[in-house]
Amino acid sequence: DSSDNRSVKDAASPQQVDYQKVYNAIADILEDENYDDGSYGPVLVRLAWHASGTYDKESGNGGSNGATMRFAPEANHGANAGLEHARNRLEIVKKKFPEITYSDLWTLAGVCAIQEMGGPYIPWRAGRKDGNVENCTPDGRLPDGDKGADHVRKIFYRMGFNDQEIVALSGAHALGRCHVDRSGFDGPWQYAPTTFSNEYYRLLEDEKWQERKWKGPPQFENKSDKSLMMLRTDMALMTDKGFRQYTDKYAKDENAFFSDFSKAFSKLIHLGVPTAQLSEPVPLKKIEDQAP
Ligand code: HIF
Repeated sequence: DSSDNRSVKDAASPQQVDYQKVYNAIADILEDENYDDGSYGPVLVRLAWHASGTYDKESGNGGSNGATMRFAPEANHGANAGLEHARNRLEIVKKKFPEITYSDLWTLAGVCAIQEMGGPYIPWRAGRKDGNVENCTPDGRLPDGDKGADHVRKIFYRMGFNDQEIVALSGAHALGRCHVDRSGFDGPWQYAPTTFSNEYYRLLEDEKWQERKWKGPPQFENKSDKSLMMLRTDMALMTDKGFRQYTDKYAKDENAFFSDFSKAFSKLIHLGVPTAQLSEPVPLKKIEDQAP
């Protein structure tokens, strides 16, 4: 019907926004020496993932379309604690480019952060529409860090991912850290938490991990200097046979990791967005690959 067609066209209208300009504006506000490890990059990646990871393939609801984390029920879900830092930072860009939807902006910011921190190119399409408060997803769709392989599979199978994709995505924990005042957990996964690499898998396999004795929730620390952490869900990638084969592969082969991560993360940030709404992939160049 014609009114439907019209709304689809209006929403996509990707030609009206210069997404490379938006990308560059995001790249411009990644760094801040007074924030965390000096970069908003990691928390922007977490925002893109939590906006997308609510997808439920059975009902077809959830996912990045809608940007429903703007609203109180979803913003206050325990798993989303701390993501206001990412959302507030992106307001600077939203003010410069009011015509981009929040749902496009948040996912584009995740792509920008990964690429600028040294990660692979991530295919991204425009056209997400912002929803309203009724579209908020129920609490409990995002994973808990203190659980094992069964839980990880349950959550990611619900989104339509397989074991290989789960392990490939998990390398994103090379970035950022846990904050006691957000998740209750504490510490970074690797020594250079603003550099995207396959270091996460290498440390999982090469370090000796022991349970940390502390008042906080159960987590692991590396024996050698106790400055790194793993969640129980991270440890499952080593202890579970189905996962371990891919952990071994990505620890040895960074190119394979980059290539598989790119596909899996791109899939994640498009989950549940009707194809008819989406543009063709938008080429988004890294700053270093743009002409001076
Ligand atoms: Fe995370 N994740 N994640 N995560 N995550 C945290 C932080 C980041 C899980 C738990 C946590 C993925 C999967 C899972 C990032 C990216 C991704 C924190 C700490 C927890 C507890 C939050 C805080 O205290 O600030 C669990 C249980 C997951 C399922 C296994 C994804 C694959 C790795 C999908 C993914 O991309 C990023 C980046 C951060 C760092 C945020 C920061 O502010 O530094």
